[in-house]
Amino acid sequence: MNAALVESAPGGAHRGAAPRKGTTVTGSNEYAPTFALIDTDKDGFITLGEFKQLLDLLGGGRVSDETAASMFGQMDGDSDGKVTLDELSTYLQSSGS
Ligand SMILES: [Ca+2]
Ligand SMILES: [Ca+2]
Repeated sequence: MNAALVESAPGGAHRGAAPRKGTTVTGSNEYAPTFALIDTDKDGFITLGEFKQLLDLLGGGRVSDETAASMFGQMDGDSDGKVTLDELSTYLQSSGS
């Protein structure tokens, strides 16, 4: 009968390894919470419709469709009709709040 060999782990050799900073971590974007608020159907894109909903909430419906589309176009860097987290981040950074 084989005696199960229990490997004796070298206990406590490398304790306290801190999570590295500066690595690329999905979801660490500071604008991610904002993006998630606007992306109401959580498909990873902000559409013009979702953006208008936001404007309605913020502006009480005082923002015209034209203005909304214009603002959306500024955020939509590659003009594919959808704003990604990347595009939103770029827009918010360049607009400086
Ligand atoms: Ca969406
Ligand atoms: Ca886009």
